[in-house]
Amino acid sequence: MSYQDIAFDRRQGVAEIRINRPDKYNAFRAQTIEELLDAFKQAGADRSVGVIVLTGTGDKAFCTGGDQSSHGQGGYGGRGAIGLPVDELQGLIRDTPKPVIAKVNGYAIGGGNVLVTVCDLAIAAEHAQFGQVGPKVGSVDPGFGTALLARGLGEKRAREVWFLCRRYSAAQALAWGWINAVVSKEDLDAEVQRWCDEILGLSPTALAIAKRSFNIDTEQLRAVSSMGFEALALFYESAESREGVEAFLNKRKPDFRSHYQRR
Ligand code: 2NE
Repeated sequence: MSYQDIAFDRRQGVAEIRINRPDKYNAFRAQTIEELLDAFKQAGADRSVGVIVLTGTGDKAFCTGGDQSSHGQGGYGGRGAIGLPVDELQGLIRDTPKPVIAKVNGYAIGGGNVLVTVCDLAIAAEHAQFGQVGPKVGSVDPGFGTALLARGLGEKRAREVWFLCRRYSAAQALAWGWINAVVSKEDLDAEVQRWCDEILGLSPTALAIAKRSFNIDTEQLRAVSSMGFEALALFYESAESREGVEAFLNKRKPDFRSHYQRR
């Protein structure tokens, strides 16, 4: 598969997969997810690869989730319940029998933060910012995006993240156990390489068993996720969800007041 939206590089045991859409703050469209799935499958199967790094191009954004400019009526126009098989990608990152490190070079927002959440480890530059925006833009990422985040941050903090849609600094994310380390922008590549080098010195089979063992405890969230994405597909057809998307695209505050009565 030739890549348009990502870059994929393998050297000395490390596969780096980079979302390459800096003009969209590395937001993903359907094509991006298909390419990420292909690259993760290849990196997972490659016996010369011991660790996988996921990052974004530039220093503005790691990933800002679904590309709102490709979000039409009912979804994103590709495969799967919402036309964006992002639940498949989240599952694949977990299934890959190698540690996956998120190298967070800027905003990790919405579905971008969910990718950080499903990665095994996360190392961020000081200027990185984290957050969920679903309820602001008429979306939600059920399963791993909500419940797995709560496993890391605790229930009250994860609910705050989703219910207020604030942005959090890298220092705050570190203090909350959201990520593993924070370094200066200049040191990010070298620090991630150091972590990769340490991992590459360890038994790959032991790491694979450890990763699968960690996953077992939250595996039921995969089913929550696939059911949730079916519900999300229906929600995307509603006026309430469209209000969120249109408000973002038109750079205005959403007005959800007419939808309170349903609840
Ligand atoms: C990332 C953030 C916080 C940046 O804010 P700010 O104020 O620094 O910049 P601005 O002006 O909002 O964004 C800069 C440029 O990047 C584009 C913007 O439209 C803007 O473009 P220009 O006006 O310069 O042309 N941009 C940023 N994020 C984008 C995106 N996701 N899609 C398309 N264009 C994007 C702020 O921009 C922000 O909050 N972005 C996130 C927007 C968002 O709604 N993300 C999707 C959430 S839903 C999701 O990811 C999802 C899910 O929940 C479930 C399943 C699948 C996906």
